[in-house]
Amino acid sequence: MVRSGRMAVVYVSWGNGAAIMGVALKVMPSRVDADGGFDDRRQRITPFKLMLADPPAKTDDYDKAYPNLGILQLISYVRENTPLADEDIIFLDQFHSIEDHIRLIEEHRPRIYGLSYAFLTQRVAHEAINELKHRFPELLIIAGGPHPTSVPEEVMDKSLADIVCIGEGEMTLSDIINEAIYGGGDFTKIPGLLIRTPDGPLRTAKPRAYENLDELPFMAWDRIDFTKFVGQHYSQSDRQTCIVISRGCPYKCTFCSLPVWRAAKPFVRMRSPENIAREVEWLYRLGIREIKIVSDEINVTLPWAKEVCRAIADLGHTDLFFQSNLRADKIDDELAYLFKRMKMWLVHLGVESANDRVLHGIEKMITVEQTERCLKFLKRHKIRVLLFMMAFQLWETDGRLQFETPKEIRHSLWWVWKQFFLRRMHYMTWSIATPMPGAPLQEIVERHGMKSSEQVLDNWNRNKDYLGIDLNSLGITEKTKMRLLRAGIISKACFMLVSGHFDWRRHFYRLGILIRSFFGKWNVSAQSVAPMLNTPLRAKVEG
Ligand code: B12
Ligand code: SF4
Repeated sequence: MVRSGRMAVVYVSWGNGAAIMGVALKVMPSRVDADGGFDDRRQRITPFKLMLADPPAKTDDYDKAYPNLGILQLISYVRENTPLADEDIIFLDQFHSIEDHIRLIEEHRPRIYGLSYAFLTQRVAHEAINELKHRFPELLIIAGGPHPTSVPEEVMDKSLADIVCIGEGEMTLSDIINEAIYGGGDFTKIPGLLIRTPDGPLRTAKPRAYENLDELPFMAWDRIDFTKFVGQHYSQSDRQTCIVISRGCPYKCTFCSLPVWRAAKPFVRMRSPENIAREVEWLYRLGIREIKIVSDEINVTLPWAKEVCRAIADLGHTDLFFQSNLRADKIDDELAYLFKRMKMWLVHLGVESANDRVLHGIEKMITVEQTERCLKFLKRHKIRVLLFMMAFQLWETDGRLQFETPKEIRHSLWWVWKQFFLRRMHYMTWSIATPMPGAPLQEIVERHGMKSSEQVLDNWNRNKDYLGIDLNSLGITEKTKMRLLRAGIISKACFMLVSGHFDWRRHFYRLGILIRSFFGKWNVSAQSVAPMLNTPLRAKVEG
């Protein structure tokens, strides 16, 4: 690795031998300043540019809430571990069109283009990759993120990407860049890749996981204009962002896309409370006043969760609010008290169903009783609660297909209303179990010859929560499904109306879904509603 103050002249030879170019590098001093931020005094001039992008997708506001954390982490790591300077890395967030991508590639002429995406944006991602590869055949295109990690071979098949990055990308992408700059462009020795070769896709060694997360530089927050990202509409401040405090999860729920964080061992890693508090402090100094902790759960272990809360509370910021994902099983009164101390005002609880038979089937490893106990602790300390509910779960027992019955779903809704009247919950999400690549649910559905809804991908930018598996073969009619969905939509609107934070814009189109559902027509083409959905938000974002 080349570090401070040296001049180097290197030659980059690409794997296909097509282009050999001279690269003059002026390498600059180390760049992390005292508060974990980025030192802008660095300067380095090199014609080697990297472009990291979100798919040029029209998405709804949920997906525009926060910047892509994967890319932010890659930027901060790459600029520390390769000769690339900050200005050599171009970041295209989710507000760009494919025309922007093309224009900016022509302008900056990057050597590498990396696209980061999850499964819902796979179509638009693959269309973008294919379009760019046709226009810029010399451009090395890398697909990375949750979807490519889950199904790398499929991504190779459906797109013209040169390389798929499997799992975490910090070391992998830096190795690719360093190999491109200093080596001969042979990427086959770099672990965690699927490489397109004339003889077909080649898998390199197993991916690596970053063991000590404290060693990672903080995300490249200095690259973010926070006013562009709207955050959650449930909020105490409009200056919001989200952070990752751990990676992975020790559980294996059947609906969860497990390979995303099980690509390499150790599966679960936690940052130290001090390291987390330092990043929080930096964000505070950048003007952020609300942070959502988006790791799978804040309470990976109870003692660690308490230490994290204490470290954050000790920062003493009375105007900084938090939200977090939480598991219902690892909590006691002290943790709920510490939440209050650190100004955690809302927790997001993955409940899914209020039936122990279902929870056992989907391997949630939480009982209804544990959830109720958790809700009591939270209520005692006046922490608000958002429940994630997911209807129509499927699982297998001894190879036999089992499913959550309409009666059980009605019971779940009744249970939620009961918690609401007891003032133990305030908000809810209501969705249908959707098979995602890599999730055991996907395999179960396939094993039983069920059609998973392809429409999810076509219609995702409007009613994605409400599509799922084709349930007809289980004897559940469209009418029953729609009735239960309607009941969920109406319930969650009622909760918001009473608890506050009613999101009129989102409910405007949910109302459309409701009305159409009465006529049995709830799936109109995404294109016809996308402009309507995107306009208000884009006006806010771009205006
Ligand atoms: C936080 C989060 C969100 C946030 C996003 C925050 C953000 N903007 O980044 C919000 C709440 C908006 C969100 C939304 C959704 N999410 Co989400 N989310 C997560 C969660 C819990 C953590 C992700 C995270 O920040 N990780 C930390 C960063 C550093 O990791 P990373 O993004 O994976 O990036 C690393 C690697 O993937 C890789 N990498 C990424 N991009 C690239 C690009 C290149 C070129 C390279 C080389 C490498 C590379 O390197 C990065 C650093 O190591 C994960 C679960 C998990 N454990 O990963 C689910 C997860 C990613 N979400 C998921 C889903 C399904 C969704 C939604 C579809 C939910 C919905 N129904 O709407 C939407 C889709 C959004 C979209 N536009 O596609 C699934 C994706 C499944 C799949 N196979 O694709 C996951 C994996 C949950 C699960 N286990 O099922 N999500
Ligand atoms: S749903 Fe949550 S608890 Fe279950 S495996 Fe996924 S991340 Fe872990």
